[in-house]
Order: sequence, then structure tokens, then C-alpha cells
Amino acid sequence: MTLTIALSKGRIFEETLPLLAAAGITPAENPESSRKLIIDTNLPDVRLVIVRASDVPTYVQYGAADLGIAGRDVLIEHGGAGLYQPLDLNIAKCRMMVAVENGFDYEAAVKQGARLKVATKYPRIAREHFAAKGVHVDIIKLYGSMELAPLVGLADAIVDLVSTGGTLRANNLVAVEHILDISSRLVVNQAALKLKYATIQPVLEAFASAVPA
Ligand code: PRT
Ligand code: MG
Repeated sequence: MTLTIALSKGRIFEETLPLLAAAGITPAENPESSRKLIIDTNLPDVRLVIVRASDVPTYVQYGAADLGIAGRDVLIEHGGAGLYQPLDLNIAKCRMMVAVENGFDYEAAVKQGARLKVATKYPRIAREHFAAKGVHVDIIKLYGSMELAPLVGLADAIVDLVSTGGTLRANNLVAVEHILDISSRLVVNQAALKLKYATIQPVLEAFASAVPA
């Protein structure tokens, strides 16, 4: 039975290679250099489909892919419907943070009770974070370059992923709150898990055995 695995290019693909190797799977091509969206592997019945990171849960939810790997950030925003999430793969690790321009008095702004303008690609996570703190916010949805928003007056704060902190520093921003630790998870289509159990189970076990510490 054919197994289709949805992956995104970049850091998730790179950090997934050792997990695939543990399951005996070697991609026939590198998606960074190939323009192909369907990548064959050394196993005739296993293929990879290359999609946007935020689209991985959707492909798996609808069964267009049996398995996928997606960040916790992406999974929370998607909602997780139709997805079985058996394994934290401990890859592509980072932190979801609130950040503001250096010099902006975040504590005072939050205490004042005025509405805070928050720019983010992660409206659900941002909304829940500020609701739990009782802070009123106007969420401004962006698709990238969140770091720019406070610098040009679009927002008071951003909610974004931070890894090394280099991007914040380069743009004169500082992190003021830690919301969540993020890593990527294996997601499985619930129907595929039943129908293709004999094919999927060994892959799950191989991935589990190769999760980095
Ligand atoms: O790039 P594209 O718009 O296609 O999608 P994407 O940005 O969602 O994909 P990708 O491949 O960049 O990220 C995939 C997943 O990797 C995310 O969903 C996260 O779970 C995880 N991840 C881990 C990160 C980072 N680290 C990370 N640092 N995703 C994004 N970043 C960005 C961050 O948004 C910020 O712009 O890197 C910048 C900060 O990095 P530092 O090192 O300067 O702090
Ligand atoms: Mg990116």
C-alpha cells in the first residue's frame, strides 16, 4: 500500500532526514534544488509531498497524505481536526514569544488596560495568550516579516517564533514574554492509521526510536 508523507522544505525537511533514515527511507531528490512537489524515495511504495509548512495538517486531515510533520505552532492554529498526533519529534525547536520595540514599556501598556495592537501570523495562539492574561488586544494578521510591524507603527507588539534571537536583535526588538515551547510533531490521518496500520506502525516505531534527545 502506498504511503504518502507530507513535509515542508527547509528546517523541517533537513531535521526529518535522520528520522526517515531510521525508517529506511531515503528521498530520491532534494526538494531544495528540485522543483518537483512529489519526491520518490528508495522504497517503491513510499513518496514525499512537499507543501507549505502551514498546509501540512490540511493535507493529512483530508487524507491527501497519510503522515506529515508540522510545528506545534501550525497544529494549534490548524486546530488538529482529523489528526492523530502520536509523537513529539523534538525537531525544529523554538519558542513562541511576545516581542516589542526596544524602549517600549510593555508592562505599563498592559497595566493601563488600553487595547494592545498585536501583529502575528498566529492569531489563535495570540488571542488565547492575551485572553488568559485579561489583556484586551486587536490582532493584526500578517503572513510574514512580523518584526517590521512595531518599527513602522502597525502594532505595539508581535507574537512570533524565536530561535537564536538574531532576527529580534537585528530589528531592535526585545522578547518580553514566553508563550510556548515549540517543536515539530508527527501527524497521522486517523482513517489511514486504521487502513494502513501494517505500513504505518513500523514507520512510527522507527521515528520514535530516532527522536533526538
Ligand atoms: O517560510 P514559510 O512561510 O513557507 O512557512 P514557515 O515559516 O511556517 O516555514 P518554516 O520552514 O520557516 O518553519 C517551519 C516550522 O519550523 C515552524 O512552523 C516552526 O514550528 C519551526 N521553527 C523553528 C521556526 C523557527 N524555528 C524560526 N526561527 N519557524 C520560523 N522561525 C522564524 C521566525 O518566525 C523568525 O522570523 O525565524 C525567525 C527567527 O529566528 P531567529 O533564529 O533569528 O530567532
Ligand atoms: Mg519561514
